[in-house]
Amino acid sequence: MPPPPGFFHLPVFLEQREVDTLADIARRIMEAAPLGEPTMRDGTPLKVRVTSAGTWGWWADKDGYRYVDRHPKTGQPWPAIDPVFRDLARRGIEATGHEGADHFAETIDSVLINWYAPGASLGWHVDRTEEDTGAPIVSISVGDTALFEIAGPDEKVSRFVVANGDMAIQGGWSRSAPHRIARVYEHELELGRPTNPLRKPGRLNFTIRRHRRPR
Ligand code: MD3
Ligand code: FE
Repeated sequence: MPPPPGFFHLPVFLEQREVDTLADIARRIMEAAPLGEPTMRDGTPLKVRVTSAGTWGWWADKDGYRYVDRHPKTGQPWPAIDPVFRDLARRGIEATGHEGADHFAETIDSVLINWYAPGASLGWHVDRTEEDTGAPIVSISVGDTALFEIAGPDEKVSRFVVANGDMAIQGGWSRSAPHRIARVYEHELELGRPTNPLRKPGRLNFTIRRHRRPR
């Protein structure tokens, strides 16, 4: 299946040293803003663990899915967005040939970090917590390989093997498309983890976002 309109998979977009830098940045963010367990309104936990950098961080508990300006457990503001995320966002949007790469990079206000331990997954969903659902989402995968699925206008599902250093852009029509992480593979564990820059099995995903519409 071809991907839905506005979705771009950019395999091996990052060099390994950039991936290593992102893994270091993620460790620093997680020290200041520890990973939390998001839940549905009824208290059912999701399988991913999340934290954020930026003015806004995505959170989910009995009060629902929302963006908050502080880490709910520490009460502290989220760590600042490292400039490397603005650079990667700009390069990603530019690579898709879209206008507005500089503007998007300047106005991102949230970087959501998802941690998938081996066996974790993320069910079908649409990202609609953002105020500005017109802004694209730029995502980067680090560590173990995963299977990403996204539905098209015809409801047919496209599948992508998402590997360490890959980028994806979810813009245009695809911004509102249902998608999921069906599974995280553990092959690299058995193969000696040649590329996984993390110190343990699992996968990190960064989604670079704009929650607030610029005024
Ligand atoms: C396709 N996260 O946080 S990002 C979300 O991987 C969310 O953690 C998923 O959906 C995640 O709302 C999906 C999309 C993504 C990321 C990297 C890719 C798709 C990709 C790399 C290659 C191909
Ligand atoms: Fe999503």
